[in-house]
Amino acid sequence: MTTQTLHGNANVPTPPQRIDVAIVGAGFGGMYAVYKFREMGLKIQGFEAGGDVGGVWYWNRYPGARVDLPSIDYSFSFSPEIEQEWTWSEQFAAQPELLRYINFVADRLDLRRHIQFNTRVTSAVWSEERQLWTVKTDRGAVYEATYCIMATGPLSIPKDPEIPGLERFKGRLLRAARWPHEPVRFEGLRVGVIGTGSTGIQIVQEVGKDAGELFVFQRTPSFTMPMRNEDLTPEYMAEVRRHYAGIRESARNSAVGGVRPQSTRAFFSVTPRQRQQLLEDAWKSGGLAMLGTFCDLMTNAEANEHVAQFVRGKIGEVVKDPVTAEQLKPRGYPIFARRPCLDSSYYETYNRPNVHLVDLLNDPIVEITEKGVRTQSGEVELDMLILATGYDGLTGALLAFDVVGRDGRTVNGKWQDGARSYLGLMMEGFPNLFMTTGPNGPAALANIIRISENDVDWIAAAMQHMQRQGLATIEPTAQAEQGWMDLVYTLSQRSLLLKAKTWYVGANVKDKPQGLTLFTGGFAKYREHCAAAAQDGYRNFTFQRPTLARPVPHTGQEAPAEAAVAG
Ligand code: NA7
Repeated sequence: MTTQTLHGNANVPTPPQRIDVAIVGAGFGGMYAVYKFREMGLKIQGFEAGGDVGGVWYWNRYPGARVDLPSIDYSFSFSPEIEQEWTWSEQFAAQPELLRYINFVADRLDLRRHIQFNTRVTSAVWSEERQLWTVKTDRGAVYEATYCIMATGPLSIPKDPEIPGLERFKGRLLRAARWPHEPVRFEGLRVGVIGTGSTGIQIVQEVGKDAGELFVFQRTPSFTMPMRNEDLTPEYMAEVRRHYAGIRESARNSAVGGVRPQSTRAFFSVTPRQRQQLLEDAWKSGGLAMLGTFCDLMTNAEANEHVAQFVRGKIGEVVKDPVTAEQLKPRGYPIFARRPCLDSSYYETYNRPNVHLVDLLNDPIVEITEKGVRTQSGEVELDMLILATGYDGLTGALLAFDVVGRDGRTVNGKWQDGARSYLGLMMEGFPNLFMTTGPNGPAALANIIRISENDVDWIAAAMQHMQRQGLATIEPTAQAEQGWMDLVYTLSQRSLLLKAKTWYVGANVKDKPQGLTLFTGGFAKYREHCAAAAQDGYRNFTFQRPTLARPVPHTGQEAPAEAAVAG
């Protein structure tokens, strides 16, 4: 067999390189993993398919891309120095600023030298005999790693729509999640956007300003609320800097991993007039304030419908054309069961004469043609077509390459009826393989950076435990995994999240097993479960001692004590 070395030297087989930790992905989770495990003295290697750090924020450069959590929450908390050195300019940062922050962190901590960019991992295979993972990349490199960290992110495999003829389109086809690095001009062009989730909404309100004509192909309308973004003053940032420790502590102990107001008030515990006032106040204050107005909006369908009706009313007030307004009003699923979107002028955009809503529920797309999009009623000719059609969320990245665990078991096989894991962190049958923000954790329902930090810290503690005890492998028991899956399932049954066809439940990918593989108990509870799993000598895990005479990676801990090996 011939392989290509990293330096492009064809026909020279590359000898495997022995490392302690392979880290797949250089978004927030992967970056923190690189930093943390390096500081522990481990030999690490990161791999990233993109050309640089940033994950989702590296790829999603489309106009209007912006975080929908406050910037001060949506940032690393592990480095007080970085907190003090970085200044956010807006309450909800736009993608260029987020990417600047991510690059600042990478530079400041000198992370890039540990990461191979433009490199995809093609397989990770466990050797029971040698107690290590063999990790191969599309550049022909081979690594042997004691631990494998899948920091592959919940939204990294974009999904094209299943519409015939996509390849035929002769105009410019752009994907939101693979946006070009060069500026894109829309002036004078007839532009189409397919998809009206968070991404489509952000694109429409920007591109609508510049495009000659904009056609929005909407299948399911989303609820979107005013973001009411603001510039952050130097005084505000100075105040935040003084109180970062407290802000982080509150975030870690909240259900959403951020300092958003939460209420203990049930919807029907107050009078209709008070309810209306509270919703008006939340609408005015902006962001995700609506979600925090009452405590039962995700469990009480009737309460939820009242809030949905309130937002439909707002749509009717803004959008001048009554037919368009009706088409934009979401119906048939609970508000907040799809990701609640935040906008600055989405509904207003439809008052522009150059912007046209194509309601696919009444007039479905039949095919993409050379010239544009053909719906049942006719062809819309376009110069440019933008796909904002979502992702194979939560599981797509790990299923995209071969991950083979103990006894030749694959992740594909293990997940054929739906993603299984213990805490979203590990899987029975896959020793020494960890996930950050994995399925069955709270990813998508809480601040992804707080989850990533929690997960990497948990993994680090597990490694340190193993080093202290002289243990070579860790794996959750089948019983612990089943117990966690039962809890995830039981909690999910109470949630209205199940009532909408979204990527949360796998509804957007053909033949994907359906179900809510997210922990809906809140971030603070999730942290408690993670902490409990590390108690009592990690009793929900089995460990093995080294089968070969080789040292367990040193993690900066004291010398090994007597091991208590389960299983
Ligand atoms: P989403 O929220 O999954 O939205 C994808 C959109 O694309 C949604 O409106 C889909 O309509 C639409 N879509 C997908 N396929 C088609 C076809 N074939 N025809 C018409 N419309 C289609 O992805 P986003 O990128 O917007 O947001 C993902 C996450 O990023 C979000 O949850 C935040 O966490 C940030 P459908 O609903 O299937 O009718």
